[in-house]
Amino acid sequence: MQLIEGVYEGAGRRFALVASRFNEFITSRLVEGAGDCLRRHGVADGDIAVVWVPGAFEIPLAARRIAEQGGFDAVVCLGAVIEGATDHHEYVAGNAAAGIARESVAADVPMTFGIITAASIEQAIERAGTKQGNLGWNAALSALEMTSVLRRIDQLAEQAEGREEA
Ligand code: INI
Repeated sequence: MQLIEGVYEGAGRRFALVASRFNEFITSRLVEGAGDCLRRHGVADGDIAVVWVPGAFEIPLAARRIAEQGGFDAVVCLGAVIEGATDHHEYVAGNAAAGIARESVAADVPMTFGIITAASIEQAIERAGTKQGNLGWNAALSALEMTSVLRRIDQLAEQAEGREEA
C-alpha cells in the first residue's frame, strides 16, 4: 500500500494571495496571516504576490487569471463576507465559494478558501487573528499541502509509467 500525503515545504514554490478590499480591516489581517504561514514554511518573500480585488465576488476571476498566466503553484483566496440586513451577503459568499472551487478544478491549480463568512464583525475579528486563529494562515497551510500532494500524485503516475515501460 502506498500512502500519498503532502508535507509543508514551501522552498522554491510561488504563491499568489488574492484578497478583497471589502472589509479590508479584516482581510488585511488574513493577508498578514497567510504571508506569515508561507514564510515560516520556507517560501521566499519574493515568491509571494498579493493581488487586491474589490470584493469576494471578484476573487474567482482574478484567481483563474493568475492560475492561467502560470508561474504560481497555488492561489490563496482571502476575503470576509459579513451578514447584513438583506440576503446580499449570501449571494456574494455562495458565488465566491462555488467560483473558487470551479476555477481551481478548471485551471488545475490549487485555490484555497480563506474567506470568512460571519454573522457579525465580532465573529469575523475572531477568525482574523484573535480567538479563533487566522483563517488566512489556515488557507495558506492548505495551499502548501495541496502543492505537495499534487506533486506526489504526479510522481506516483511517473513511477507507474516507468514500470509499464520496463
Ligand atoms: N464583498 C465582500 O467581500 N464581503 C461582503 O460582506 C460583501 N457584502 O456583504 O456586500 C461584499 N460585497 C461586494 C461584492 O463582493 C462585489 O465586490 C460587488 O458586488 C461588486 O461586484
